[in-house]
Amino acid sequence: MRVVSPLETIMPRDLILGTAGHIDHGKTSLVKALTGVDCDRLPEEKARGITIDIGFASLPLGEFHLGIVDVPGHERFVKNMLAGATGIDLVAFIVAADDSIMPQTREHLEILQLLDIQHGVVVLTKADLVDDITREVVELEIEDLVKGTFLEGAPILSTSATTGAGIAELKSTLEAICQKIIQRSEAEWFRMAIDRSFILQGHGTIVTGTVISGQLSVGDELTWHKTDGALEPVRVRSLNHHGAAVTTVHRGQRAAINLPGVPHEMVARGQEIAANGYLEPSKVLTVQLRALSGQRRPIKHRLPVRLHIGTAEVMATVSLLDCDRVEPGSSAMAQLFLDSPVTAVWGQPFVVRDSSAENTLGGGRIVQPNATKLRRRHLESMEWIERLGSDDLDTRAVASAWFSGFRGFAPNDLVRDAGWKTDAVDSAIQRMMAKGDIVELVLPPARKVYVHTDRVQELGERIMQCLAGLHEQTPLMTNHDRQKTLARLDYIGNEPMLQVIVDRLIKTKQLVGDARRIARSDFKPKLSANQRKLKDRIVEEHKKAGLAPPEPASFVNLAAGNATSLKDIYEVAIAEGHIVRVNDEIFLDAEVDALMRSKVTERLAPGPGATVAEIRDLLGTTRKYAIPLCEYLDRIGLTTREGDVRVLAITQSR
Ligand SMILES: Nc1nc2c(ncn2[C@@H]2O[C@H](COP(=O)(O)OP(=O)(O)O)[C@@H](O)[C@H]2O)c(=O)[nH]1
Ligand SMILES: [Mg+2]
Repeated sequence: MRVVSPLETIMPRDLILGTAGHIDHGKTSLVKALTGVDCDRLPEEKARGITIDIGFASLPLGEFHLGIVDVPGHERFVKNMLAGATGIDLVAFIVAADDSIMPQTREHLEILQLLDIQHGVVVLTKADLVDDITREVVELEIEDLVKGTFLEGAPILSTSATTGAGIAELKSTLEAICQKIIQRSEAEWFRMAIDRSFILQGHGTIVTGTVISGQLSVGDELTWHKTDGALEPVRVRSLNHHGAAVTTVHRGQRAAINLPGVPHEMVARGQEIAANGYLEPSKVLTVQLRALSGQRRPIKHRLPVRLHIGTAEVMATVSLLDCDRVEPGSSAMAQLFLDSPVTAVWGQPFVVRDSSAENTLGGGRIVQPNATKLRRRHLESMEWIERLGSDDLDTRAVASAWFSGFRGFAPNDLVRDAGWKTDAVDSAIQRMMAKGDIVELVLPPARKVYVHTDRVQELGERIMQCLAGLHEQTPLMTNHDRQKTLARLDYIGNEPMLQVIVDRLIKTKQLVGDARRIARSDFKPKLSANQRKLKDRIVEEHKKAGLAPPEPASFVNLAAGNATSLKDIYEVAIAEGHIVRVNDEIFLDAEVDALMRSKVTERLAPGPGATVAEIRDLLGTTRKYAIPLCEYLDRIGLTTREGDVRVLAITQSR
């Protein structure tokens, strides 16, 4: 027996029924016979007597409430059928008894399969127009058609919208099917693909769609995903469900959302309204792509297609990852490069049609809703993509972590990127950490991110390698400026993450260092005991001498006459931050340098410049040093020369 939650006992269970089938087979008439609503609402639809765009009706069915989406059967409006079929729970698959199976009967069935629809009933319409023998023949043809699909073994009911025959039986059959549908959780994040929008006098813009997941209440704040991939915050002023004002809407319902402040002309079918932080627009999708067996031609690498996902339709190019063609009836991993971004989640079904919109070529499921370009035939990423396509949730979570790369991921990303339920992500994270698959890092100020262990390892290796290179270049230098070292890894684009990894490397003793300077712990500077002594002596002498420092040549004797070695020792002292280079002859103690800069800044800040002589007096030094010091200050960008005087370079540029 099914366990009924308290919520369900007080509320009818909402499900969405879609129609499908060839044009003129009686879909719209059937919906009218069931509900009394004529879904052909557009003037053009009335005039031509055909359905062009999707129409909506609703049908109470005992404990259920069905929202009905009536779709067009015309081959030219398959894109509207696709928009309508998104989010449906069950289908009324319609075949006219006097016409039997026609092209869009087949195409719609293929699309329903690609969209992973699981439940439905076959309705044989216009039964009043045929005799029993004809009807039985058509039934046999249908049984043949649906063999191997979700409709195999589904009830086939004869109806007539004209006489009303079979309508009552259809209702009870639909109710029985509804009983079998397991309601998906409403605890998920809210998501609705827009299929229509209009302006209501005095209220502003209304957008409508089928609620695909979660629930929404009046006053909620959401994200509107625009066509260009831009995100905009919106607030729900009021809600409407099949013509009645309501305070909440949830999964399985049709909804009309009043979004004041949203310009109507900016709203388009294909955009989505979703919980903040849930969806991310992307122009690259990784997918499992199946070519329809009914197609004669394979789907080739680089084929331009029309992608239909949610209610969106976007031009895209297929990139097959490990083959050159997908033969009819088979599948392959692929990437789709889109002309404009769409929002998707892991496992979401999609359909591709040819660029002229004449044939449905295939479809499949999203494996990466926010992909980056993958190298073709790249073994490692193919293996991870296979894992991301797995049925096992944990396998997917680890693969998703791997693809989140150096950026890492937040627990909720698993909902969008790996098909996890919101309430299960925390335990998934704990399991992955326990197994050593992922590492938790805390980025300042206190943001937790999770990174795949391989990536943490890789970042560590890059930092270690970078330092190895620096150590080799300057074998006398005991350690390196932390900031400057990490700046060499700028291309990783995640400085805070690098800082955290450096801290870990210090903790695990692969590095020695602090907030300012770092070195590999296995590095020994090649300074001999005598050289080290000499370096200390040089640093000492410069500190004492202030702005009249000793010449390097004066130490040559102490360096056993070796001028190259002396130069290296100076480099070590500079790299360690003890002294700075003014020119090749003059070096200053670092603190003396800092003091000099602040004195000059203070003196020049009020405006009028200073001559070399004035700066000489200000610093209390001699002409011998004053000119090189002024040139040094120009070079480091503190001052600039204007005729005979120096002014602050910053003042100058203002
Ligand atoms: N005799 C008869 N005609 C029907 C029946 N259902 C629909 N029709 C007619 O078939 C035509 C197409 O119907 P419609 O519902 O618009 O088909 P759709 O294109 O599948 O939506 C219309 O002229 C209807 O009046 C039926 O049960 N019996
Ligand atoms: Mg119709």
